[in-house]
Amino acid sequence: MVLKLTIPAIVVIGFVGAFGVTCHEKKSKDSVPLLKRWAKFKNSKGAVELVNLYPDEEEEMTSNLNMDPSQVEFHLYTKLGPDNATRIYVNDSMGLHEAGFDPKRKTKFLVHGFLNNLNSDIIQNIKNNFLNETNEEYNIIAVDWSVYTVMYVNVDEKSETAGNVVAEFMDFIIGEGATADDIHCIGHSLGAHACGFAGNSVKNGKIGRITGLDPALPGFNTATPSQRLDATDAQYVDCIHTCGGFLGIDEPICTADFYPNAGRNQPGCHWFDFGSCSHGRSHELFAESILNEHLFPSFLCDDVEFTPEKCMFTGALMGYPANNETTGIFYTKTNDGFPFAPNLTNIEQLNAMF
Ligand SMILES: [Ca+2]
Repeated sequence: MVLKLTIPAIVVIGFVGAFGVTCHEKKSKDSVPLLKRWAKFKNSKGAVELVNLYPDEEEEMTSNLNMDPSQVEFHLYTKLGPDNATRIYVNDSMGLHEAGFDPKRKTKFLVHGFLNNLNSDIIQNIKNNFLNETNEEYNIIAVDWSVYTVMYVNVDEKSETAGNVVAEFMDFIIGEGATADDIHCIGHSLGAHACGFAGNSVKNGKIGRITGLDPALPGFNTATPSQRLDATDAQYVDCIHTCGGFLGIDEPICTADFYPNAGRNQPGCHWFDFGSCSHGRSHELFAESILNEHLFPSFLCDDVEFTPEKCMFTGALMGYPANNETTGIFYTKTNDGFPFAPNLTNIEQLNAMF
């Protein structure tokens, strides 16, 4: 694969390469090289934090004391109040219906990742596009589990605990008349795994769809399918990998695995932001895919090497339009800024993207 590298990127990748790092290698926690143990993230106030992704055992022991499942919050948005959420509570039927929940509508659960909360772009942009840019009416349930996501410690257990709380809420709305088929959980990073745990734990049927937006790698390096998001957690599981091998899982783990620009460094993102730009690109692409005429045609490939001769266009689209006939490994080409969707008018332009 040919990558366009800036000179500083070559220096850094060369330095990383000296430690024997390749993105495809599945590493145990102990063998993650030094430079891949830290990342920069924007917190919910927009400030940048440098974060240790692989804390030691003592930190993990201490953090265990701070887990309280009742602190996972649920907030409902509908077309009637697209800007204002109403907090809703499990098993409070009256509150649910007074907030405007309609069991006949499709329901989207939106689950943020590390250092994010209800007001983060992942929740707000996807919610706004569903409610303001489509003709369909949805129940949008934003899951705020920011209490759990302030330290990158015990993230696997926290994702599972949050996922179980989300599953309980899904069973609650199914009991209120919603159907499991119409439930779609969309999660970014750690939130992708929380959706996986939720789907796996729902008692009243199997939910229709999970979309994993760059499912987190740190903390899940050696996880088995039951310990992370996988293709069995919903009827259909589609994933968008944008920082594979560093902040996101590189391997295909879903029913459909989309790899924009081969799934690692994204165009328009710089090496010095420690992956957070590429990691966040997954939710920007998904949000855009909800918009009319913003299509992401994708090539079905035999493997994740993405050689053109092993890939072909079968009509697949990445993001919201993906459906359960779209299965396998896909290569997608995007622009380096909004609109990320390529503006194509014919198949020759599409083939020229490779
Ligand atoms: Ca799973």
